[in-house]
Amino acid sequence: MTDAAIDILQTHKLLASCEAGLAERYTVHKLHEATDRAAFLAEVGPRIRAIAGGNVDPGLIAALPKLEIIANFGVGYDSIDTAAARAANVRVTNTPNVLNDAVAELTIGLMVALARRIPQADQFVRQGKWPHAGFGLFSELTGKTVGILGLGRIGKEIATRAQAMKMRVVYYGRKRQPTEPHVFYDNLVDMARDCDWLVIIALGGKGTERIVSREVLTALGPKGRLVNVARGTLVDEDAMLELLQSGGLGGAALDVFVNEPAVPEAFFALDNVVLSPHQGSATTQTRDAMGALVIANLDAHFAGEPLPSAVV
Ligand code: 8YV
Repeated sequence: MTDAAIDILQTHKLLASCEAGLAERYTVHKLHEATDRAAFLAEVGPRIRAIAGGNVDPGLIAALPKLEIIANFGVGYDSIDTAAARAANVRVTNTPNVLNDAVAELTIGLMVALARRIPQADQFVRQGKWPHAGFGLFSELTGKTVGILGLGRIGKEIATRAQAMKMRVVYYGRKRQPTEPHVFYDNLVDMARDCDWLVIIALGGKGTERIVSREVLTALGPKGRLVNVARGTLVDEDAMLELLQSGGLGGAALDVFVNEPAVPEAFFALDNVVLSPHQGSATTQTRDAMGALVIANLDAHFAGEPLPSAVV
């Protein structure tokens, strides 16, 4: 049972359908619209029992003495300090599974776009160059090896689609998954050296910061291509840029960046990159399902039922 008397804090803009669903059930206070954040929290903070959204640091948790649950919009919850939540006895939920297909589809799309230069091909035709010259010959995915960094729920969907593209799949992760048919590497540099493509789809946060280091990128090498659909923090972005500029890394298709939405302008001059505005889950169907899961977690919590997708 939900109750409009329950005060919740929204920390950033959410999908319209999600905001409407929250407003129907709860009294929603929008932190991101407050002009004076401190004054706003001083006023509503003591009444808040739930947060919808991310960007939750220990200071925010401390300002909400009655906080019981944080329902994140997204599978990745690296913008939430889970240690502080746990210490304050606050539950945390995310939105897994419902976005697997959308993210996997975008990943394959970015790979084909990079290999076949689809963005440049579009420009070539629009700019009227086709009648005067051939566009060129490029590479294909067929027969290549793709290493997946993080063979989780989304990683497995990417693996299935990569196999449909006639690629060989290998993976790196915290541990070998005995029921998976793909070759497992316990060393990321070794995997990068053996791969044509490296796809990053692991959790962000402190534990994975810059694990795709200069050494990993160098091992991937001049013919290797990197795809990041996870978090910018997993890659040494400066080293990646430098290697892309010098030819030490063959190419990159990037949906995420360290300081998004700011993207280092040096990327704009590179022909061997495809850039995308963090849109892995950005389909109407998937975002609606993510919003519904945020609400389902809050509703379950306040009804005293098991949470559909708890991480803390
Ligand atoms: C974002 C994502 O959450 O689920 C994730 O971890 O990165 C995305 O789905 C989404 O962009 C929310 O704005």
